[in-house]
Amino acid sequence: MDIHLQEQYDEVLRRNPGEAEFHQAVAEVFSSLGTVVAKHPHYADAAVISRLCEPERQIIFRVPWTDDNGRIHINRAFRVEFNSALGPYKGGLRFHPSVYLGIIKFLGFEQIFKNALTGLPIGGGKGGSDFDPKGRSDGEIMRFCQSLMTELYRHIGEYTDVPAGDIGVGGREIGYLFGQYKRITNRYESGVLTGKGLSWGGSRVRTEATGYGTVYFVDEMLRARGESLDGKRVTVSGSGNVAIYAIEKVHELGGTVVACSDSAGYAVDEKGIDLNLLKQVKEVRRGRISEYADLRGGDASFVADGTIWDVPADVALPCATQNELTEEGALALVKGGCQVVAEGANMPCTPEATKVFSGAGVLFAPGKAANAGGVATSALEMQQNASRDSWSFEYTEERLGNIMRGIHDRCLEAADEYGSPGDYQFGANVAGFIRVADAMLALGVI
Ligand code: NDP
Ligand code: 2IT
Repeated sequence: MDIHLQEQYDEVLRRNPGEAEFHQAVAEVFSSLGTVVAKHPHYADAAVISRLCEPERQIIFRVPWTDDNGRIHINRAFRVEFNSALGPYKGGLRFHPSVYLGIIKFLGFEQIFKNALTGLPIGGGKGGSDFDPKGRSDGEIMRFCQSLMTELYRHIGEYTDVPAGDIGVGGREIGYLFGQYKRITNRYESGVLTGKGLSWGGSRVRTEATGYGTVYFVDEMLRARGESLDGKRVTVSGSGNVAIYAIEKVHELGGTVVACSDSAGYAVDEKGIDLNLLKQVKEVRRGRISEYADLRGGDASFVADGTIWDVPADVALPCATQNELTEEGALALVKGGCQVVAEGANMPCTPEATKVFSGAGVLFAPGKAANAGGVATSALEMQQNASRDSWSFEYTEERLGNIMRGIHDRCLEAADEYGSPGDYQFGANVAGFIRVADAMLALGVI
């Protein structure tokens, strides 16, 4: 790392103790910025990098709620409004017991550059709670969402901050959150949240967008090498929103997904994951991947130990959570002949894993580029809400495809221009940084 960047990184460590994921995300971006700051000293003069590392606003609040047995629970919720140079804060809400400030800050920091890369007018933010939705009834989920929104509503708005889903937050939760926002404010302000249902202001393709977008990105990377997904063996970790629609698009483009997972293990299905069954188990029954393997019968098996990365594949798509793909997993993938890894999740590969990929010549797409299709389609949802319009599936998907191709090209152009040709990770950091840094310079010291 460049010496001035190292000093600023040390300052980030000092000011944000105990937030390992945030440190990791900052170090990853900084590792690409040496040539940029050398070429453009005015970024340093205006303290752009120091300002970027300090969220504009951080909100932490208590969420009390009552379970079905009348017991009272207290959770903690966060909204980190990181950077609004390019537009209203934009980013999801995560409900998972592992959530603490460091996770939300890492996600919010990533979101700044991801959103910049889309070329759309959205700033970066993230939120969530340490609430564990697993095993909770619909009524409990509703009461939790209503209680959370009873505080959050005063901080958000279509021109201020626009949350959406992430781990543990899908259409059901967005519905309860939107209902409570509408009730408290007495405004049908569709643009305050994205990921809404189609009959109440949602956008077609938003549900599919992150997974589809990741696969479009892979398709583009392969095309740049004169190859395609047709006939490729693919593994996808996770079996939530991103994973399911990544699997769907891989199958549409002629690849075969032979394994997917959840936090309890993975299912191997050599004939290709049966997507209808997977959707039934995960989206309708909210069940486990072991149930998928049971219901699929002899064709599939469930493995509770080891990792999905032990399954040989041409293409691997980590779509579950941060740091799920370690050095060991990366070595196993390389051994199995993997040529492409694209992050459907946020920061799923550890720094050691990405080093293994670059050493072995594996094409690597970082999350801030490869999973940007979700937030990009959220921005398209905001456009439709602002114009009180509703676009067709075909038109919206075409817009998503163009956005993903644009991000792909922006990464390669920046990588070329700043001295690391072909390096998507480097290019994503540089292109995202320059767009947001230039806007910050224009807006003055704020
Ligand atoms: P979901 O809640 O729909 O699914 C999450 C999946 O990941 C589940 O299969 C879950 O398994 C697994 N998972 C979650 N936490 C862990 C863990 N600690 N260890 C192992 N497995 C885990 O979330 P999404 O699909 O929406 O999100 C997945 C990833 O994609 C996240 O990193 C998210 O930030 C990122 N992302 C999401 C976008 C979106 O639009 N939804 C947009 C861009 C990125 P289990 O059920 O067992 O917990
Ligand atoms: O990480 C992400 O980009 C998301 N969870 C989607 C955010 C959004 O605002 O759609």
